[in-house]
Amino acid sequence: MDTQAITLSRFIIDEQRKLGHSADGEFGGLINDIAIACKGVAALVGKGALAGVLGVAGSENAMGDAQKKMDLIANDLFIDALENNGHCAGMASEELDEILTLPDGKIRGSYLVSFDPLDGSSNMDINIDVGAIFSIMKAPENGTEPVAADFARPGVEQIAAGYCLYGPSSMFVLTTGAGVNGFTLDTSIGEFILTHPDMKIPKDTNEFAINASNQRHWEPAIQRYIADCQAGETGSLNKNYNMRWVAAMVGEIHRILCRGGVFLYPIDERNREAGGKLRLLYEGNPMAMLVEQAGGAASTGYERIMEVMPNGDPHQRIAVIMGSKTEVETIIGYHS
Ligand code: FDP
Repeated sequence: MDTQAITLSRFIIDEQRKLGHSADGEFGGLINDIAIACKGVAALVGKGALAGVLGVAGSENAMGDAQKKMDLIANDLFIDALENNGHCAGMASEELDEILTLPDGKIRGSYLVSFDPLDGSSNMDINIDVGAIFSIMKAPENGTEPVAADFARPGVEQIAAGYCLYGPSSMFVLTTGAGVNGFTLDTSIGEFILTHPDMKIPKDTNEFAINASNQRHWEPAIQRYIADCQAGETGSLNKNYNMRWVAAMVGEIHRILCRGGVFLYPIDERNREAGGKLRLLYEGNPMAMLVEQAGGAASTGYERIMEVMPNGDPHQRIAVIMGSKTEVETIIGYHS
């Protein structure tokens, strides 16, 4: 074992000192709670069929998505880690209809956590990347029980955000508002180790990710942009593009943090009324914070995602265009 390795816990202690988050270690404790939940999920996802965690649960979440067994297990692991350690005051989860406050007798902490406990869960049964996404805000200062309105604050108020990617290796990627750092799970010692310090997204790219099967439903701006990408050197963008689609937002954003690119889940005719497909609180905002902190940009095509004022529904949907800054600006140009 490398005794000089920077573990996630050690990193957070240093970070707390630098950023002046709670000096009593509560913020570090909260990140540790989330990391513990992620390690639990990583262990089960890694065993797959051997752990009996594949397949559907036979239930639906608040948005009507069929829940996988692993959606519910991951959700329980997050709730268990967050409600028992006195760092969290309330939660919003993709798998819960309403926000969750702490049961009587539990110590209420200073933070609100919104999470998607198993993003890209349709990949679960085919042994392709899945992940978890989380967003952290301060809880109401007066120590009262949080209500849904306390979560309905724009992404610029997040104090930290991150994801855990369960891929060939598991990676915990975190921003506390001072850059983005990636930690790889060393399963032999059960610790996340800093392996990707200060991740930066290249400004320019020629790689895009979009579910092209939705093409006929897109707005004209996206139709034109993708047509120009496909036209390559012969089109107005004047360069050849490559396309990728992991079908798990965590996988797409991780690729973009590693080598650049843009990820689009735009509004389309079928989801216009709902506002898009992906969720603002626990997908759009945390990923936007990570992407911006790594030098990229995140927009709906019309406005900065982190400035969107939530409507109070924890499952509010949003259009997402994020990644390499110059390319996102180009796509915004197609909208104006
Ligand atoms: P999933 O529904 O499998 O959880 O969170 C929504 C999401 O996955 C994203 O992670 C992913 O990018 C997208 O939806 C996949 O959408 P498609 O089904 O259109 O491929």
